[in-house]
Amino acid sequence: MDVEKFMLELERKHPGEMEYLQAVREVLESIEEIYNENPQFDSAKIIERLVEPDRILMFKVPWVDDNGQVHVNLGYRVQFNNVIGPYKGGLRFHPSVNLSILKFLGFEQIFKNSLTTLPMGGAKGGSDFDPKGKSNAEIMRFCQAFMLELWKIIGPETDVPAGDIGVGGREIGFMYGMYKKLASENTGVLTGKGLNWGGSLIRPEATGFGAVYFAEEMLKTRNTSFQGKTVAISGFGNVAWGAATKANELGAKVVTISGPDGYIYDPDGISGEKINYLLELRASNQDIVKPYSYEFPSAQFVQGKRPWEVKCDIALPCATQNELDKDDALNLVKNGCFCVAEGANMPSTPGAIEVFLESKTLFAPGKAVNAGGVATSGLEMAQNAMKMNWPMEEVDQRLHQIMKSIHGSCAKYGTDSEGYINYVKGANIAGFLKVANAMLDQGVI
Ligand code: NDP
Ligand code: 2IT
Repeated sequence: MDVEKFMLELERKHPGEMEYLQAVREVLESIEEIYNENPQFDSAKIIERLVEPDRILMFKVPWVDDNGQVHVNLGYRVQFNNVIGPYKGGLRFHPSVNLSILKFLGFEQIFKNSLTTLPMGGAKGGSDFDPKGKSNAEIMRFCQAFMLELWKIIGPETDVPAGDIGVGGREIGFMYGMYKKLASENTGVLTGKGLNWGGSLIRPEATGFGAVYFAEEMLKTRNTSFQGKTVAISGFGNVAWGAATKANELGAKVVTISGPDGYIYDPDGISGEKINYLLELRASNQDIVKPYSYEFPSAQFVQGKRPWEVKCDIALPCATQNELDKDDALNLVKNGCFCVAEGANMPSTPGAIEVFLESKTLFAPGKAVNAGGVATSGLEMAQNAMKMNWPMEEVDQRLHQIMKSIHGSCAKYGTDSEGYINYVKGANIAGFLKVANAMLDQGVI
């Protein structure tokens, strides 16, 4: 395989799908060497088969708002690869959603799910629906209308969606209710469910907790820990919340959170009641972080900027794709940040990653760092299949163990001759090998 030649052809087939092409290139560059050392992969055209989704369902979602106005959004499910288990991956509701973004997320999900050690294939879906400012009843009607199409291709043994940006417990509840009615079955068809009807303890916290567990393993390789460290976090959604909570618990000080309007710098640390206040803001459908600075005078609101300009030891980007570019990376390194763990999916641009790798910063990609979310979804599926619930400690322990194991896989395939762990390479190779070998086992299908 020649990556440049391959990418030229893929760009020709899928012009303008920037995020998808970016995600594919990163994986191909990491695996090129091992791919070419194993001619059986090329003979079976593993890469050509992996980069195209098995299928994409695209549908319109008509719904009626509280004033009786009709709206039409686009809905999607990209079923990418199910060689190691049922299709699995989140649903994103955000106005920016398009096919390129969902294909990048679905592609990443294949390798992430492979890394978790659990039997899950890769998928992603969502809609360009904007939940911001919508009433509860509007969210419900939209979720019901969305499920009216989606239910035809999902099922507990075929495709199990979950949350992502704009989709949390409330939306999963509305979608689950509609699925149950349409399919006449009560099964684990979605994860992230409420605790009273099949959900798993720790699933809401899992992505953020898992990210911090992973970063803890990274820090151990330099004989250090979160204790006493200053942490910059972006976003203030589900992942940022879990990461901030666990980082505080391990003795770190979280000094930033961000929204699309700018970031909050709070040198006194964001913990306890301040995190609760953020949860309130989120629950009221607020997308802005500015009010935090009115509530807590120690905090400063920096309009229109990203948090990567503050002095920190550890950075955890937890908002969205391409939110940390080359200049941000240079700033972080210059200010002494030595560990960057991606809670979000693909938050660092290729230019930023280059800076981190060249400066030998501890840097790990989303598909390894944030895999705790989907891993705990896998644990939810296991509990549903057994019709049992595990106690909190058991789920947390399993999550912790899975994150350690993913770190081990990255180190196995990513450590260079000087002992530096290239987690990008390690995660991509480890994730890829399991999927590619399973594809060889199952023949050309
Ligand atoms: P949420 O919807 O809970 O939160 C995302 C928040 O980030 C929103 O408030 C959003 O605001 C904000 N945001 C969006 N773009 C930006 C930006 N450019 N700068 C700052 N803030 C921004 O989503 P999650 O926390 O679930 O997801 C965050 C990231 O983590 C995504 O990349 C997701 O794919 C990834 N992830 C999530 C998992 C999960 O289990 N939930 C699992 C693994 C990964 P707004 O809507 O106004 O743009
Ligand atoms: O990006 C992700 O891994 C998620 N949004 C979670 C997917 C899942 O199925 O739990």
